[in-house]
Amino acid sequence: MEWHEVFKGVAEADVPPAVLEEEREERKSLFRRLRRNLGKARHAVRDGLRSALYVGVDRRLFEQVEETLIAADVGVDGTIKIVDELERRCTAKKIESREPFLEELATVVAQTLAPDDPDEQRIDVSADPSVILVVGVNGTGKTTTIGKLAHRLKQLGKTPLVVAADTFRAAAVEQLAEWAGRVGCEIVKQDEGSDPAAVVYDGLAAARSRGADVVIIDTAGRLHTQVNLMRELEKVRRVIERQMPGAPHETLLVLDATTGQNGLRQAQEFKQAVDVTGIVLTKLDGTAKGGIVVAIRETLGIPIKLIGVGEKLEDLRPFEPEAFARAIFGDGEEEGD
Ligand SMILES: Nc1nc2c(ncn2[C@@H]2O[C@H](COP(=O)(O)OP(=O)(O)O)[C@@H](O)[C@H]2O)c(=O)[nH]1
Ligand SMILES: [Mg+2]
Repeated sequence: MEWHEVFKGVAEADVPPAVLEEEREERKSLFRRLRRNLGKARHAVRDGLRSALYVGVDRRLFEQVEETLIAADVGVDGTIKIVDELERRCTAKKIESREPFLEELATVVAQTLAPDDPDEQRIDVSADPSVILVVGVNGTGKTTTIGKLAHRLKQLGKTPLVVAADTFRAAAVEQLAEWAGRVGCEIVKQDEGSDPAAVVYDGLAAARSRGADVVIIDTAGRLHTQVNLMRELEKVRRVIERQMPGAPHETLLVLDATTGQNGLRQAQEFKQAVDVTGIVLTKLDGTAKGGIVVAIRETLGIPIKLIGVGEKLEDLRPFEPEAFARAIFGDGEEEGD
């Protein structure tokens, strides 16, 4: 999936030809890079299956798959579903060796991850201006993701504007300002401790007056209490709705893949407070537990729209179930991993 396809409201005709060309060029090495970025998760699966894989496709191998998936944070329900389907297919196709077995495993995982409607994984920026509210616990990668997202939108010919509504810490505003500077987009901010709802109000007004077409709002991930945080987010959401009917058009919840089941619990809370339309799963480059994507799909019913696979500007990717499953579970040469 190319970036202009990720966004609902970006027409291919509006994207500078040089950017399209670059995307196509990038695409050739993308899978390789994804596999390298997901190396930890991939190696964990390899190590988990190694001893059993070379013996043959038998009871022991399926048990090993089960253990490996559980260890990768796939979750019990997802694991049972995947292993059952895998056994069924292996029997039906009389699969007896390593390569086709891994192929089948990757296919089954990809199917488990596939959205019912591929459109639901896209990010809607078709309104003018569009509002993207970004929420999540501190340290999950909200501000970084906003920088990366603004960068992509700008490349595609959009005019993003970022709003520093995490007013709880001065450093948070500075960090967003740094990203805005790097990306070359406008930022709306106020002093530390200001009312986030007021900053958001300013941000939306500024977007209209300055002709920005995508407003991305950074929010606090920690307050004195969790209840306060959820109340604040609800308030921010109400301010947006009142000022701009139909907005926010997207509410992205940022989750840190390394936090496992804990991340899932957080997600439930945010889901209740604000109407989450998509998940950004970050730090997949730093974890052996890439299977969390399956657990998210099975338990939350919210599509993963983007994944973070590093700290650099270009380390944000559309979530492509097929490529993701193949990068972690698929066979293929190990060099460069
Ligand atoms: N390895 C890795 N680090 C990330 C990723 N996304 C964010 N980070 C890092 O996580 C830390 C917290 O990110 P930040 O954006 O400040 O989180 P926030 O508190 O939610 O705004 C920073 O050091 C980021 O560089 C990712 O996809 N991979
Ligand atoms: Mg932040």
